[in-house]
Amino acid sequence: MDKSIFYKRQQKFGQKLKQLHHWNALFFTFLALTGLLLVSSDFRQWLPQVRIWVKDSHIWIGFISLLPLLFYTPKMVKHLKTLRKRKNNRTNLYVVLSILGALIVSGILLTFQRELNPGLSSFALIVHDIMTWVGVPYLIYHSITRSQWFKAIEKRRAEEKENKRMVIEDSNPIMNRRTFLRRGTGAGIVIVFSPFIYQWAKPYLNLPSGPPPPSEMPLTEAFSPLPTPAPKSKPPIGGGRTGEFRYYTVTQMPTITDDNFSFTIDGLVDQVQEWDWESFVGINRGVQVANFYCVTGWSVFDVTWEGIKLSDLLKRAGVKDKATHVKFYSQDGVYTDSLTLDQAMDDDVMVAMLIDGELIPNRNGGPVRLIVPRMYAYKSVKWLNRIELIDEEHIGYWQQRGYGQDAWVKL
Ligand SMILES: Nc1nc2c(c(=O)[nH]1)N[C@H]1C(S)=C(S)[C@@H](COP(=O)(O)O)O[C@H]1N2
Ligand SMILES: [Mo]
Repeated sequence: MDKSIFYKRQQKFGQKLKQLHHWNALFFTFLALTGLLLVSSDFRQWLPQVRIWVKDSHIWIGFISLLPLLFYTPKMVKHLKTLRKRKNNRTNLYVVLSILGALIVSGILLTFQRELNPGLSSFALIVHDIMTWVGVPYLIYHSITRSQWFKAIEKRRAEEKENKRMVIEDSNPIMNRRTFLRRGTGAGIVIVFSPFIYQWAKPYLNLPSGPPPPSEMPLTEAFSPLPTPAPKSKPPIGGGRTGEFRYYTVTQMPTITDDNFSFTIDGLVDQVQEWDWESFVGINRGVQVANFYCVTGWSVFDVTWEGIKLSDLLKRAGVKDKATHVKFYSQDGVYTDSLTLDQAMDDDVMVAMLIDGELIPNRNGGPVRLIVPRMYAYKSVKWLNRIELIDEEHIGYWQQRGYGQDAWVKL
């Protein structure tokens, strides 16, 4: 073949790859930013209105980002050939493709997680998380070390070194400057990311539990002062939950105290009910073991909940004939949700006070939260303090913002 034609083709091939690379980088950056927003609890707290919008665009761009990869696939063999002699570039390519592959597969599973087994979607979520915590720092490292700016510094360093070498022999035989610069950059990125990664990984690592940390955050760890009298747990049935809660709130975690604790049932009832802590703790409780499913993909299995059956509470108040729905209010002042009266009478719908034999921690929704085990947990209102019987539908907090009207978990 004519040599000039050959080089022209090579050049064109290179340009195409470069284009695909740019698209891929653009999409990945967008996905990384929206993804990090989605896991950030500050974002959940401050901008819940746009959360679903961000989530949907994350999913859509995720699918669109398959395009450059699809266009790339037929070119891959040839690309690998051109990298025959560049081992580093080839390794980079393999690493990047594996990360993207794992993100894509787990991302697709998560998109359709409502149709899947909750164990599988929990696993997909963990893979998606881990690959994000590997992929995002890697992306940053990659874009820094490939930037013109970085290359210019490398070149300048190399030149300085050349100049010196003419005077004395290289004084640092172990690592050349180039490696030093790169490792420094890598270490810097790892240092910046490690607190976030640690924060994420903490619940999954079974860290040896030393003395409990001094409660710097009384609002998230404890009720101040509440539970005396504390409800005495029945011998737990089941127990030994598996999986980790992710603690959610759309406000600051509310502080619940003796002074502001009250529990009310009102609306279309025969007799409005109101309890303070002491009388509420006195109500007869039951125990059940149930799974806990979040619609974002994580689950906690075999949680032992102890509390009062919602139907018992409703019977005490006496539900008027006109009532069709039950509305739940959180003490955070913002979060609400509802069930139809039929759903509310189900045996496993519980106003819970203990988890695995202990008081429900504040950040977990205690001292009192709702549990609707067979529906996604956005129905399970935390810091529950009021139940109102109403005669119309009420659209709950997350449903107003895009979560499914049908909250049943398909099992
Ligand atoms: N008051 C209130 N209740 C709430 C929420 C919330 O943000 N505020 N989040 C819901 C969602 S989406 C889930 S998955 C569970 C999370 O419970 P956890 O924070 O105890 O893990 O609580 C539900 N109940
Ligand atoms: Mo959730």
